[in-house]
Amino acid sequence: MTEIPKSHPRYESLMTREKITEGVEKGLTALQGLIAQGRGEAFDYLIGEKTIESAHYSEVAAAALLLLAEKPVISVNGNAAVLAPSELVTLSQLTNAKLEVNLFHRTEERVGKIVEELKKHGADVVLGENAESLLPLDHDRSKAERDGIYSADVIFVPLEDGDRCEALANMKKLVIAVDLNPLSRTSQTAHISIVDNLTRAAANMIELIPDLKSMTEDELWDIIDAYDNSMALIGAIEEIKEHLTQKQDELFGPEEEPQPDPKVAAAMQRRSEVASRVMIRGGDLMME
Ligand code: PTJ
Repeated sequence: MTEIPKSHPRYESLMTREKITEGVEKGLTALQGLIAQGRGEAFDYLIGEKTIESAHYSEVAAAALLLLAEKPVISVNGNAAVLAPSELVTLSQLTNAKLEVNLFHRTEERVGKIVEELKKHGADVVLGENAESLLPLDHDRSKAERDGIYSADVIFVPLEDGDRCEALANMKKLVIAVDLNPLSRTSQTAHISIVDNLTRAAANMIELIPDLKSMTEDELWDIIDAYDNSMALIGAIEEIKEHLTQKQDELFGPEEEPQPDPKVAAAMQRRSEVASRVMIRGGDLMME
């Protein structure tokens, strides 16, 4: 692992990059996971590398839905397994959700390694090794465990592929996605789309759970009923726009107020001169 000084302004981001690289070296993360990470980093930069307001809104709803679910499952892929293994195990314990390794670029060897990795981080049972072709997708992407993802009512899918997210939603499951790209098909098809880095989203949800657990079921359902995923996604896009404008202002100074066309300005000047002449003449007439 490359030594990154804590003082580096991009310490967090570089450490995350190191985790993914190490994940590839250990055979936990797919090589394609590096590309996914790069894409995620670019979007994280656009939201300011922080949990934006709309993501917080989605994280509250996501944590509430996991608590309300009867058969929740947390799906873990090669990126999630190295970015937030402890957090995903803790989240599963706090919400009684099963953990299932579910890979896009599936190899049985990698499934086994991720199962072991999650167990090293405290998981008792991790599903995934007895997956069957149960999802309406081609090839290995159709694989899921009968007692896990296949029979789940709520599925938490960090960094999911768009096709699979859509397939799960079509199977009438409630899907919670974590994806830094608010325009991705995953974000567009999930029921709750969290536009945040998985490293922050999982930690935030863990922090929210004690408060949510003190609420009644009706109060939790109120949170879900009031939740609007389009609002969350529009909010994320608006926050990206605002952040870009703020960066532009910082780097190049605020945009100048648009100047009126000189011809229009001259006409307005003439009109105001005429108006003041009329007012003076009106005053004179009143005096006469
Ligand atoms: O381990 P496997 O075989 O299941 O493969 C996992 C990857 C992630 C390689 C696979 O599912 C894949 O190719 O995903 P995509 O289609 O590249 O989509 C990944 C999405 O996750 C992109 O929209 C990224 O912006 C987003 N993303 C990447 N890193 C993060 C992220 N979102 C949240 N947190 C991140 N750290």
